[in-house]
Amino acid sequence: TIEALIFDVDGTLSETEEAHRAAFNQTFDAHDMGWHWTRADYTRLLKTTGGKERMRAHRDAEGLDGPDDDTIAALHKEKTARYAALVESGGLGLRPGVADLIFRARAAGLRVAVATTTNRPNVEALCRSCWGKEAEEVFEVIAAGDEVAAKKPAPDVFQLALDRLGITADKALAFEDSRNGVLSATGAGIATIVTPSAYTETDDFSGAVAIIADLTEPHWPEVLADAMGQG
Ligand code: XBP
Ligand code: MG
Repeated sequence: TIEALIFDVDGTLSETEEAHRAAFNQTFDAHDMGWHWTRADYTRLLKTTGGKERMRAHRDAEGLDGPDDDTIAALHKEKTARYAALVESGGLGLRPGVADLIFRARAAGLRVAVATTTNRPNVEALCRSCWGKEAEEVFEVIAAGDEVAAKKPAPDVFQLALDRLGITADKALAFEDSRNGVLSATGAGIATIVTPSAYTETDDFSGAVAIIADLTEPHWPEVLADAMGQG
């Protein structure tokens, strides 16, 4: 039986990537780097998970000499602060059905966790903005960002969430929006439900137990019951 739900953040809890992209571009502008990521650029760049990793991938793909990795780390800190400011200005909401699922799951005694590539401050900002609560009041366990050496599609961050929950993969159900996320969750052995997001609509979700537009679709209750092993 399922004891815990483990959620991805970006694209799954909320459509955050345009705010991430804006925070990157604001940072590039503030340092006159001459970098600007369009939606088309970002669609490609999102295949590299993690903000620092994404900036390094861009530098290398463009054949640029800099910025060096230390400078990228400093720029990324600034990007994180800019992202938090954007989120705190209140522009982002949760995706349909997310708040309801988490509320009902907790009421039913299920444990709720996060496994994300993004940094913990970003999860905290999102929870404050969308729930008006601290992240640890919403999620019992948060596995995030640089806590693991290998980001998604590697299974490490979902495995870390399982370890912190103290459960095995068969007791968990994952929620993801991207191919990299599905590879990570299923790589850790967790059954995964996908709600595709703006930037991942055309991804290949092979390996997922279900793909559903969002958690308010008419057949969502049956999808959930099936995944919970009650179908
Ligand atoms: C999300 C990401 C992140 C964010 C930026 O992937 O790839 O890199 O775009 O986050 P997922 P940071 O939803 O699969 O976790 O800049 O904080 O790294
Ligand atoms: Mg995601």
